Amino acid sequence: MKKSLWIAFTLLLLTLMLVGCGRDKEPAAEDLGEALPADALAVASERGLSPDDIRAALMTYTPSGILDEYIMFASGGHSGNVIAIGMPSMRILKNIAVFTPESWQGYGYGSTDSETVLNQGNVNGVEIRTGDTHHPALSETGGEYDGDWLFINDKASARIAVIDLRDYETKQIVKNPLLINNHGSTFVMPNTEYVLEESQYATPLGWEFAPISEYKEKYRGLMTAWKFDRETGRIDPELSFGIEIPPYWQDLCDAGKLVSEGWAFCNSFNTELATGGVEQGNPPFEAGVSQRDVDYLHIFNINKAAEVAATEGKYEVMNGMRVIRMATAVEEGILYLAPEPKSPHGADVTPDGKYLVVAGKLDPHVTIYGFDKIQKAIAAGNATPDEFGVPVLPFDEVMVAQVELGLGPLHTQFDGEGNAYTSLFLDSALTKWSLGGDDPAGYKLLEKTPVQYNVGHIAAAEGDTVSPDGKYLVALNKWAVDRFVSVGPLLPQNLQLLDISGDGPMKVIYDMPMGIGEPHYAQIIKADKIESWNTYPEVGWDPLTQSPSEFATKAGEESIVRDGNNVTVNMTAIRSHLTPEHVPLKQGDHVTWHITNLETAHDATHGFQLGGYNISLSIEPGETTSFEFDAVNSGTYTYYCTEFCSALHLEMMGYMFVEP
Ligand code: RUQ
Ligand code: CUA
Repeated sequence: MKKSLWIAFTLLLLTLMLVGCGRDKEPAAEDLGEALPADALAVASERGLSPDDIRAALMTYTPSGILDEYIMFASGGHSGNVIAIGMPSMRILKNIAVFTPESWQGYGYGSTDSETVLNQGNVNGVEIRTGDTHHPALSETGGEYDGDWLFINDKASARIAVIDLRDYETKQIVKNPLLINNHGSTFVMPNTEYVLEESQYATPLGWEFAPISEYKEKYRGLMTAWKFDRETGRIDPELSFGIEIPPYWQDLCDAGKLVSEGWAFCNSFNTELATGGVEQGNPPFEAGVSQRDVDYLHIFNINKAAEVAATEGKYEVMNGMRVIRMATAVEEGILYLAPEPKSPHGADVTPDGKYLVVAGKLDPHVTIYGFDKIQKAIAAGNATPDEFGVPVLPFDEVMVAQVELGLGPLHTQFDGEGNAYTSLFLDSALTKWSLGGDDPAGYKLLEKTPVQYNVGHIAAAEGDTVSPDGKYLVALNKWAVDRFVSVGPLLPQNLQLLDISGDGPMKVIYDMPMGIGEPHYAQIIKADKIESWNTYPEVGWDPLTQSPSEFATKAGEESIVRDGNNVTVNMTAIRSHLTPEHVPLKQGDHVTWHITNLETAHDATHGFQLGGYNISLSIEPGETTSFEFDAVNSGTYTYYCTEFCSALHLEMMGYMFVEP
């Protein structure tokens, strides 16, 4: 394009875009035309920006003070955390500590509330301080995100965490008493009655020792339905239950919605029952688990299972958990299988709840199953049992359509216009295709857009609810390669934001390096659905119980109380003062230390670190937090506020004397 022509086009585009850009006070088009600085074009041409780049910038650039429309909660993978990201700016808002200690939030560095939560996730007395978070699930009401709670799994040690979105803090970790790893989790039922967790790599239930030669007899999978109590904001293990399933490697799940509410669907691989051992001359896992052309979709009637799990005599209690054994699950019509093409990965229910999309991974197709067809096939009784006695429904009775998309289809999301979007890992591309209802001819590949590179999950705005928003789609790419300035051999992931509005082609409009974790799945919620607190509701608040703390200290009532070797410190923090300023101890004392942040002002957080004793706290306005330690080493120690809270922040310190 000639330079003058290019400038004219860009000017026109800039004007149009700015006019279309939603701001409170919208300048009139003529104002913008005039206000548009002449140097804007110079900047664009100097930086070599194309009209598409300028359009992308205008869609994502978020001026200071303007809030994002959406919040994306992305799992952090083996960083063990969850990351909250504003959209469309793609600015990181918070790294939420979940399974892994995090110093800035004072999580896992002495504070009693965080140690209590982290210790709930210990395994047989072993302190677990890492995690592998995969699939966040926002709580739902009627199949819509309600903005109250967020759940996340730890694949490595089979644990589930509950995050309260009023303060974005982890409140509970539950350890699955029968599994040592999971993957098909977390997924919630449309009213969050249950949070689902399914195993991945089969082990004996309770992960007890059994030689691999006994794989078929002793190794099993488990679907776990964790009962969530909205009143307490906690999972209630007493009311939760498991369903024993074959030792296939179950992968990803989705809960039914609307017509399919009460059901859940999970796919699997390794229906070959490969047990590895390449060192003994067996086929390596990656070959052994990929021999068959089909694996099995698992179909669960969760509502029926809840009934059975509440009926004395129909379940067994294993390690304290009620378990419906496989034979009972078959007998009661709780578990069915259906063939699915070669080592699939994603399983995603359409917004109307009528269809289920399974992506092939080693097959270029997505396969669409009809819930209605599944019900009819169950009623028709033409199933044949697999080698564990679980009925396998005939493929042609349950399948609605197959669409060839390309290489390595993984995960599917939806917009509100009857379209589906599927990631292609091997092709490094996203596809858009149409949903056809009961008409196989209605399923058509519409377009394909390259992404950089090796896309895993994708997330669309409210894209797995009963009413997806369309508009934005994020590709959570595994490889970044050449997208960013080099930061050494460990690269960030590349999260790419795509504009999927209108009928035009999908366009990448932002690249966001994620240098603090490897997001797998993410969910994107309208930001105004979350009513988070600016400060805690009362001064002296215990965030773990979300109620007033018995250890709250009022201004003027600070104290140091000695009872033999037990010393209790009742401290307050307010700009720019920690009271008391001197804490005298004797070597060998057991110290319990409470600090109340007396502030009621938005953002007036105080931090606290005690040198030499590994203590780090973050005390939000109104919060009371506690820690305990043994003063094993004598000396003169300093503690101080770690948040630059005021002009006299550096003065916000004190001495702790430990007399030998
Ligand atoms: S999984 S992409 Cu848990 Cu698909 Cu990672
Ligand atoms: Cu409080 Cu710095």
